[in-house]
Amino acid sequence: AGGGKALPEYAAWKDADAMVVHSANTIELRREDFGHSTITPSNRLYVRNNLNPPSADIVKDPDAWSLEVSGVARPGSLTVADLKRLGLTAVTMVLQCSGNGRAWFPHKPSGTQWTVGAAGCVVFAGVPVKDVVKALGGVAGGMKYMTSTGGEILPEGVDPNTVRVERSVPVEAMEDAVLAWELNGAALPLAHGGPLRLIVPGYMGVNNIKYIRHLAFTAEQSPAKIQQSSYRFYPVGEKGSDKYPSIWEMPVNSWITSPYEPGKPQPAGRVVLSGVAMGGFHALKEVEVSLDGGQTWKAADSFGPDMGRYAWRTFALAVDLKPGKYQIATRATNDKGDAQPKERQDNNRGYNNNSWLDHSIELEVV
Ligand code: MSS
Repeated sequence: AGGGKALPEYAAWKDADAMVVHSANTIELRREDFGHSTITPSNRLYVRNNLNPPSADIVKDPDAWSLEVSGVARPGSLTVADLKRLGLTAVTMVLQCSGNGRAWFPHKPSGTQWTVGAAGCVVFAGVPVKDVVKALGGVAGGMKYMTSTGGEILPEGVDPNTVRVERSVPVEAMEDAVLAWELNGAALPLAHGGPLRLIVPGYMGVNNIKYIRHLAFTAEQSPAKIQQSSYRFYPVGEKGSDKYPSIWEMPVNSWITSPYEPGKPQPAGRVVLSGVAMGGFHALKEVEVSLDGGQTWKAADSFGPDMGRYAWRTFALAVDLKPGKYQIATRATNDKGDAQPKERQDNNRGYNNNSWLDHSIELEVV
């Protein structure tokens, strides 16, 4: 394990042996290091920053961080200390980058070549957005989106809309959204958006704004490039724009995490195949495993705690394998009836890959 680039300073506390450092702002978890106990430890959670993170000074006194809230009856500023007096909740959820699985798109989309490791299942704690909105008199009339802005210091001399990390999601998403200051039982680290982060369970990673400075209920979507033309699902060779769907709801997905030792054959006999499966925006219903590249499927058993609609579940299937070569695939289905497709859905930037074929692994048994 290990190898590749060194961890950047703000993420130096990560488990170096378990991570692949693509760049200082893109770090993924190795497929063989997901573990089997549902929760991804914070030091193994992937990192993706569109801009360099702010100075670590901002997490020294988290309670002092202030958030501006607008588009409500009584707009105003609240510190994290104020938010802590309004309510408390915790949610277990999959945090996953929109580009997870991009490495398998044959047209080589620009962006980080993530395989499966730009995802984790973690617990965030904080105040429900609903409670904050209620304390401020409710959402103002005519507001269709919840728009949040990251706290990065923007480079000078450029149009802020070209760089600002600001995303809008449908206003209904506020029902389950949380302003979080805690991750897996400890203060939210800078790398994951401390002192305060917006969490939108069931939505793709980019919508979970780190070091949030401004939460706005708006009539229109953000004018920022990251909203208007980036993170859109559009055909290969086209240009992104607001006429294409925004990357919002997370699709159903699953993958094997063990055994995963490429190049190392497994001894014949009993093998326990295991992995993670998520329903995405909807709860997970079932997961099936195929040993023959998708010709036949067997139901796998979920094990470990069921941490709710937005969490993933670990699953396993014990099989007896004779010597030979196997193509092990997994296919999850959610409550809405969406099942992973065989093929990825082509799109210019390589988003939302949930193809069971791409996520399958080769297993050699001797
Ligand atoms: N936020 C901010 N502020 N900034 C940035 O850059 N990024 C995104 C989110 N948020 C950002 C934010 C993305 S894009 C993602 S994935 C996420 O975040 C990640 O997280 P972590 O914690 O893991 O790092 Mo793709 O869809």
